[in-house]
Amino acid sequence: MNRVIGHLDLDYFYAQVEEVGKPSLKDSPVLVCVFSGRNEDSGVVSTANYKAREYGVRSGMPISQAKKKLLGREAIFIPMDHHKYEIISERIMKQVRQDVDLFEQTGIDEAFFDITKSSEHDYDRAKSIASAMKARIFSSETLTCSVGIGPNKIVAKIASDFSKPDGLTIVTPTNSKRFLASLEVERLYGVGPKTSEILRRAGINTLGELGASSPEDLAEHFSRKLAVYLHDAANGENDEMVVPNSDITQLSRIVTLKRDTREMDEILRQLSPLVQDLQSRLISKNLLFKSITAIGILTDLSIKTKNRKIESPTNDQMTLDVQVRALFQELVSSVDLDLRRAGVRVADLINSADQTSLTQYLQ
Ligand code: DGT
Ligand code: CA
Ligand code: CA
Repeated sequence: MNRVIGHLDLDYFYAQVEEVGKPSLKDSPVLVCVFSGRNEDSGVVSTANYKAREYGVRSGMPISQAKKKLLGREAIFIPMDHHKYEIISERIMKQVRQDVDLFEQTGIDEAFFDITKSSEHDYDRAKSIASAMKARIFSSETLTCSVGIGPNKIVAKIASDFSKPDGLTIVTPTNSKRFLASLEVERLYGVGPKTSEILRRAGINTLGELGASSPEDLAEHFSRKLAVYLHDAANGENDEMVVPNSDITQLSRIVTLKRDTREMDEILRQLSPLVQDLQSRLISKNLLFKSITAIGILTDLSIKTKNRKIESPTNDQMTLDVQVRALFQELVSSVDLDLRRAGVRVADLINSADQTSLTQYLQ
């Protein structure tokens, strides 16, 4: 069945938000930076507006290097304000979610959507829907974005990146193969430095060449699964679904202990089934957590919590157990009273679909 899939990506997001807050910045190179605080210039560029990119400034570049590139220019360096970008991102995503059939946010500034039904499979209609989406985002937030429309996620994502900023690229099913053919292999999702090097050594430089090579030949270098994925995707074929994000933002479980206690083993033993249940909920909902909290309700009914951020999102049982133990250790040693109830909350949940689906080919 022919689908109509879109990918939306906000242009130079953090820097554009700063421009909106202060329009006089627009004509200058603007760099949003993560200052590490060691000295004035230590840290990295998170993102830069297109003016700054003209001078070779890129995300992830050390601030000192960016300063060299911009020597003599009136460049503006702004500390990153993640909270501000998150609020704006949430408003935009909430709106877009309402305007499409299926919606899957995959980052602070990007999302996939499915408009097969609402466009009635018609790419002209899809174009109008996407234009209206862009116009709405611009009128409510004065932010530009780039949108790509195609028959699947792979084509849609490459299309949104194709003409930036403020782009709208429509690739019909019949045009997909031709659209991809001249592009470099690195443009394909999943072709990182390692894969790209193998491909290039085999004389495969463009997606056209990748699509023309047989899965059997590719399987000499890659797993069968990856070989088939690369071959099909380069030909504009991929059947990954848009997996709607859950609206759940946190999950928690709490138990009244059999007796008031502050003994770690006792608390952990009674928590164990709850933690397992929490983990199976995460798995079944396709969610990963980035933050975890131990909750203790003491005998005087006061509530005590200890919280931690996890470096990379997970739903791994072992991590969960380790964190629960460490947090309760902290909690128990910070109070004098026994615990009456004990609970665990995971929050900052993200959808693991993007990581488990597309990357399943890459293992
Ligand atoms: P674009 O989409 O090419 O117009 O530009 P951006 O800045 O929107 O780039 P994108 O979509 O890759 O990333 C979205 C945001 O994520 C970006 O505004 C800042 C942040 N970001 C991206 N790369 C890095 C990085 O290497 N380091 C840090 N700290 N933040 C980054
Ligand atoms: Ca972006
Ligand atoms: Ca992005």
